[in-house]
Amino acid sequence: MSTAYTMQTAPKALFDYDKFWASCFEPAPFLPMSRAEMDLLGWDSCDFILVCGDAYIDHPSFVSGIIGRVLEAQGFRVGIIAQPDWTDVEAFRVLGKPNIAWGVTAGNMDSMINRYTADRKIRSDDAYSPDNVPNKRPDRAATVYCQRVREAFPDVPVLLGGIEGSLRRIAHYDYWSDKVRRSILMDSKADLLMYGNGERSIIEVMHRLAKGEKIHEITDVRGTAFIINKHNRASKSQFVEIASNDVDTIGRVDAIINPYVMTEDLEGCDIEKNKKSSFSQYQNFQKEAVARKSCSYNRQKPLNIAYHHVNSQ
Ligand code: B12
Repeated sequence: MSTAYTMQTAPKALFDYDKFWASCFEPAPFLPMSRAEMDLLGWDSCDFILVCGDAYIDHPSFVSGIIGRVLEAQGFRVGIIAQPDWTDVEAFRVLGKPNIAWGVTAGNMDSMINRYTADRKIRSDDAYSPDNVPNKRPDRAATVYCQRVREAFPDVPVLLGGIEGSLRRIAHYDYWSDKVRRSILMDSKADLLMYGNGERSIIEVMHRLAKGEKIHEITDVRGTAFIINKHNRASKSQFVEIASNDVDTIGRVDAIINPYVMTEDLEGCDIEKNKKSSFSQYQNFQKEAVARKSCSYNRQKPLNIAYHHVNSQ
């Protein structure tokens, strides 16, 4: 596995872009979710359609509200497909074909965390669905939605964002399958993965696509990841390739200590003393803690003990 870095263009101020021509339309009271709502706005089509695993709530705490409205402010006509029936491709055609791009996100949370507890039990509620109703999105929603939008209109660029895509952009440990999974770009087949906060990158990419640049030519936007393929192979010369084990060195992993220890005097803590015989790694920790008497552990923040212990190597 290797990571590649390239010189990236400095971010432009958000309102220095020339607005897209559709800014002649008034801001929509709500972003449309049906053809009938598009008709009311006088739109024949959408420039960008966002498919989202969460309900559409027109507020900046929710991705449709923030990414949708940010793009509207740049002049684009944005439609929303929220919590579609992922078993039916027609659910992804309800607003017609987007003129410029699809946006896809599982929602504010990873869809697996949204659906399952840490014990792998099904959650009884979903904080991002109307009336907290569960089961409104598929497992691995980002991948499923990307595949469906591709099926609905194959030639439209697919831009994947949100926490599920962001945290799975490179090979990663997947708790649910207990495996190291490859980048979500491979399974979702998204054209561009936009990680972290997406406001700046989506504005830049949308304006460039609107001006006729091809999605595979956009290889220099900060906060994006993509697969090198036959279309963009030339851009590879701009990259410096670094072996992933040079980027970060794995340190020693210590046994988890009791986070409730509220004393720097570990010998004086009954809970820890009782555990002492059963955890040999604990004993190592204890010895080291004593050896580092000069470190002043914070009584009020016990978790810092563990943090400090790992990071002071
Ligand atoms: C508010 C909140 C809650 C509230 C939600 C209330 C509500 N209905 O709004 C409450 C308290 C209920 C809650 C509950 C839970 N939460 Co919570 N919550 C949050 C919090 C603090 C903010 C979420 C938010 O509003 N984000 C705002 C949106 C707009 O941000 P965003 O999704 O990241 O979107 C940005 C980018 O991702 C990107 N982007 C997103 N989509 C797209 C799409 C495209 C195309 C592009 C280009 C960009 C893009 O751009 C966006 C804008 O910058 C986050 C932490 C955080 N700071 O994000 C945790 C967080 C989402 N919660 C988390 C968790 C674990 C939970 C619980 C499971 C906790 C629990 N054990 O019970 C429960 C859920 C239970 C359930 N049944 O659903 C985790 C999810 C981890 C993960 N990997 O998914 C988070 C990330 C906290 C954390 N760091 O661990 N939560």
